[in-house]
Amino acid sequence: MTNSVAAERKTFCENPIIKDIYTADPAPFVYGDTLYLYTTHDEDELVNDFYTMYDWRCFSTKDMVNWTDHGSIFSLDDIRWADDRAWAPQAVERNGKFYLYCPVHKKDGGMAIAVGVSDNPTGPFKDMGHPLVDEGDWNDIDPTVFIDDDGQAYLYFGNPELRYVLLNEDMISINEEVGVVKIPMTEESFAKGAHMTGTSYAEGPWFYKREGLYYMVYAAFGENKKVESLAYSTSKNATGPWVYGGVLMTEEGGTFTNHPGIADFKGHSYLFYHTAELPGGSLFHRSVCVAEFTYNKDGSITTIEKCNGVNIIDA
Ligand code: FUB
Repeated sequence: MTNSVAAERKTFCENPIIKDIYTADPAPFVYGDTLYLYTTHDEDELVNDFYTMYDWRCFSTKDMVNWTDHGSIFSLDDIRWADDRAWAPQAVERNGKFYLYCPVHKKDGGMAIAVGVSDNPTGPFKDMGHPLVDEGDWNDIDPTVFIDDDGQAYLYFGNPELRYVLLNEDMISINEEVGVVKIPMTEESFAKGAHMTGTSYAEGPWFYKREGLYYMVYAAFGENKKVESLAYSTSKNATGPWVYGGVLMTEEGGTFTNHPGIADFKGHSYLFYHTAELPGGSLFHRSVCVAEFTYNKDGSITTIEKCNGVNIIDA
């Protein structure tokens, strides 16, 4: 996973993608001819037998097989008001600046969403000094950001409820008049399920648009299920109503959580997710994987098989 390893020129990327540290919550971001993959980082040594996560990592590839490790690009040490839980991030670019949205635990308690800003996709990112979203509850985790064709940027997030804010053009403030909007957690939108709202929606939303249809992919608890699968819903509008689409990946990752990240790159569509497949893998020692998939003609997605890895593509 270093430049020297990349120089070996492999033609197949075997899962997990990153083998020398534990990583989770993959967030792919395509910029130019490169796919950047932001991840969280599960420390080897656990504190209080819980998620022990202090920084965010970045890796990049031009061919889906040969990866460069950019190391730690943002950490809790860079956010003076946060003290724990460097959780699932997502990055986006606007007007030449790069924004990394990150859930963290605040020093004065509760989860909130931080924003790091950089001139470069590989950082270093600089915290804007205060939370972007801070409702004072557990729900403020797992941000997913998308800029629509009309320039409006949306930041969805949440566990157990899916909520969103409208981002202003500066990407570091929200439309205060609209505030935090709660998506109705209905069975029509997210199917009957075993999470706290009675639907399958749990956390880890991933929001994007393809051929005029909006997609919300997320970690889900199906009925009577005790570990997360991945599911998706679609909408004709950025703000819903959402219509349940189906299961994207079943619960076979060997760990309690899963977390989707979707990207189209050089003519291929990829689902990034995490499992406990590395040696020593566990609930708190996860590893990021990838599977290629295709959309059906009507935009639906057939359940994606967990796979061994992906082939090289034209660089
Ligand atoms: O990795 C920490 C948390 O676990 C993430 O924020 C959730 O999506 C779940 O993967």
